[in-house]
Amino acid sequence: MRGLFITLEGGEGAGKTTQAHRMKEYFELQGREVILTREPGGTPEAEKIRALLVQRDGGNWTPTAECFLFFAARVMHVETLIKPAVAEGKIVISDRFTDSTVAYQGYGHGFDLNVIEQVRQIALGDFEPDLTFVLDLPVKEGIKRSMAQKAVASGAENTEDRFEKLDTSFHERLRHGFLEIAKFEPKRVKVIDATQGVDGVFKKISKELSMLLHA
Ligand code: T5A
Repeated sequence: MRGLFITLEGGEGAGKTTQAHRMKEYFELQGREVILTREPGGTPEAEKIRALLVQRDGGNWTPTAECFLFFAARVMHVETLIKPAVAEGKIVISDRFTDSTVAYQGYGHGFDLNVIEQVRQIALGDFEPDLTFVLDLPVKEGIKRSMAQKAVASGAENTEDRFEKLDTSFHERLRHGFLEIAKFEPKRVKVIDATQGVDGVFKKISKELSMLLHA
């Protein structure tokens, strides 16, 4: 059986992690081996870079340096984890990938989309996910979910908030960015209405997964 690389994208609190676990269960019920991973991160080296990028004391990077750091972590992730697992017939599900750099650094922060594309080409060549889900949610709903989750977890201090503390208009640009990406690549990128409950969202995702498996 051929391996697959599937990514989940979207703004804060869109439900990516929740749906990644549902997808894992779905594939495992079909006897497939699944690896759940995330970006930035996913390998020991990339997790070190994650700390530099998402923690509030991780450093004050220029946009270009930040872009290179995301892709440095991504190259390690792709070369040492994703490609080998897919080659062994496994299903790799990543919570975020390159589309997050395009949406956050590009559409969100205004970093040149052409430069991101050039760095992507050098780092990854033609490697891309087989399928990507953009979980789409009104900004206020996503922030509400995210804040509720953090309130529950407030016992343990959460320092991973560098990108989450940004204002509402930033989050609106992100949402627009993800929808634009889907518009440019409709075959790879499926927009899922994430306003429904967990089961409702997964029903839509599983329909796409079934089509991918039987393609
Ligand atoms: N970043 C990342 C960049 O800037 N550039 C890049 O290139 C990359 C890769 C880390 C940060 O790094 C930035 C983006 C981020 O700011 P992250 O670790 O993925 O990214 O952090 P978040 O996106 O903030 O992850 P969250 O955990 O907040 O969001 P999820 O995973 O989308 O949501 P999830 O599943 O944890 O759910 C959030 C809450 O909502 C509930 C859950 O139970 C949970 O409490 N929930 C629902 N409630 C109602 N209905 C549903 N359908 C629900 N689904 C989940």
